[in-house]
Amino acid sequence: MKFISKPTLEHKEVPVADDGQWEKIVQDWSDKHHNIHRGKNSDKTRCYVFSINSVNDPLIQKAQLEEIVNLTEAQGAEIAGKEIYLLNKINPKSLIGKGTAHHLAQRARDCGASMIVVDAELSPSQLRNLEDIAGMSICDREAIILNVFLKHASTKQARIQVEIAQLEYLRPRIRGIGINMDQQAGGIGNSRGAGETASELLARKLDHRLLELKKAQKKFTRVGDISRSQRQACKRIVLIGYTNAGKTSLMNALTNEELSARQMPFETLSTTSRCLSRHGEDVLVSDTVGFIRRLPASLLESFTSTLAELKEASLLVIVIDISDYEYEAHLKTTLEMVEKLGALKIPRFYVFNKIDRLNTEFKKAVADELSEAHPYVLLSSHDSEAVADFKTTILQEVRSEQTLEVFVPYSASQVTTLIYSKCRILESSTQEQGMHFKIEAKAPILKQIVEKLKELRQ
Ligand SMILES: Nc1nc2c(ncn2[C@@H]2O[C@H](COP(=O)(O)OP(=O)(O)OP(=O)(O)O)[C@@H](O)[C@H]2O)c(=O)[nH]1
Ligand SMILES: [Mg+2]
Repeated sequence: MKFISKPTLEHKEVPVADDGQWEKIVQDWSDKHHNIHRGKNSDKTRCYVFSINSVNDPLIQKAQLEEIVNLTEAQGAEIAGKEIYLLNKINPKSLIGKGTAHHLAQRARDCGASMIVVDAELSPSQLRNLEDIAGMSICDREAIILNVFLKHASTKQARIQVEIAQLEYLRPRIRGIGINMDQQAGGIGNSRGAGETASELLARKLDHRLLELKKAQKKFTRVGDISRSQRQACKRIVLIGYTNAGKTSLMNALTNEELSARQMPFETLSTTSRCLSRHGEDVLVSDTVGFIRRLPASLLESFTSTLAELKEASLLVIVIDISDYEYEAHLKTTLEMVEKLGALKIPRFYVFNKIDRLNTEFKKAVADELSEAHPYVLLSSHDSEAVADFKTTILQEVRSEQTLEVFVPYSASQVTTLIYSKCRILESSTQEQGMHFKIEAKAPILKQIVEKLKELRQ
C-alpha cells in the first residue's frame, strides 16, 4: 500500500520543488506508515479491517463492512481479518476508547496484520493517538479512498486531481511527520532557513507544490471549457451514480464501446463522452466518476471540474444497483452529490440496474416512490434488448427539449418565476429594462412563456 505523491513523467510541466527533496520526505513518511511491516509470505500489506458503525441493523453493517473491505482490496492490500464495531460513544481523543484499541490491535496482530484500516474519518490527532495506543499503523477511510483513486488515475488530469487531494490530506498531518523529522534532523538540514523546523520547511514546500498543481489543473479546466463550448450544439446525457452501479456497463451497451467495467470501486475516474445516435451527431452520452458515501472533501473539490459538464446536461441518467442491499442509501448519496454540484434542476431519468441479480421481484411501488415522479426503467445493462429500448426512450426524451432566447422585462415576474422553476438556463444577462435568457425546456413550456410575454405586451 502506498501513499505517495511523487512526480511522474506526466507531471513534466509541473515544476518539481527543490530537486525532489520534499517528495523524498513525503515518501519516507509514507513508507514508514504504510510499507514497513509486510506479511511473511506476501508482498501485499496485510490489513485488519475495523468497520465502525452506529446503525444497529446487521444487514446495513454487513454491507458497509463489505464496502470498506472492497476498497481496501482495490488498492492491492490483503485482508487478514475484519470485524464490525458498534460505536455508542465517541472518544474525542482517539475515536474509540483505550481498552477497545488495545484489544483491536491484539486481534489484528493475532491475524498477522501489519496495519489496521479504520472505516472512519480520523482527525490528524485522533490518528496519531490511536497509532500510539495500538502500536501499529492505522489507515483511515479518507486515506483508503485516496489510495484507490491514485491507483486508478491513468490520465494526466486525474493524476493531478488525486495528487492535489492527497496533499490536502497530508497538509494538516504535517505536524506528526515534522515531529519525527525534527527528531531525526538530518536529511534536509542544508535547505532550511534560519530557525525553520523540518515540519515548517515541509509545509512550505507542500504549499508550493499545491500551488503548481492547482495552476496545472486550471489549464485543464480551460481546455475542457473550449471543447465543451465547441460541443454546445449537442444535447448531452450524463450517466451518474454510486460506484459499481453499472454506469460504464450501460455506457458500453448504449454505444458499443469497450470501456473498462469491473467489479472494482472507482474503476472510472475520467469523464468519457460518445455520440449516442448513429445518424446525426446531435446527442452525446457521458460516463462519469462514481460517488461514494462520505467522499473525502478534498476529492470532491478536486473532481468537481471533471463533473462540471454535469450542469450542462439535458438529462441526468441516475444509475442504481438495485441488487445492492443499500440501494436507497446509494441513491441518497448520489442525489446529495447532484445537489452539491448544482444540478438538481436538470431533468432526471432513473435506471434501476442489475435486475437479473434479484431473486425477488422489485416492486413497482418501490420504484415509483424512489423515482419521485421522474421517469424510470428497470433493466439489466447486460440485456441488449432492454438497453436498446431504453436508448430510444432517452433519445426521445432529450430531443423533445428545445431552446429559446427571450427578453423578459422586470415587470414580467410571473414569466421569470416560470423560467427559474421549469427551464434550464443556458445563458442569462442583466440589462437595463429586464433580463435576456437562453433557455431549454419541453416545447409546451416554451410556448407558455412566449404566450405569457405576448399577453403582457398587449
Ligand atoms: N449481474 C449484473 N452485473 C452488472 C450489471 N451491470 C453492471 N454489472 C457489473 O457490475 C460491475 C461494475 O460495473 P461498472 O459498469 O464498472 O460500474 P460503474 O458504475 O461504472 O463503476 P465505477 O466506474 O467504479 O464507478 C461489473 O462487474 C459489471 O459487470 C447488470 O445489469 N447485471
Ligand atoms: Mg465506471
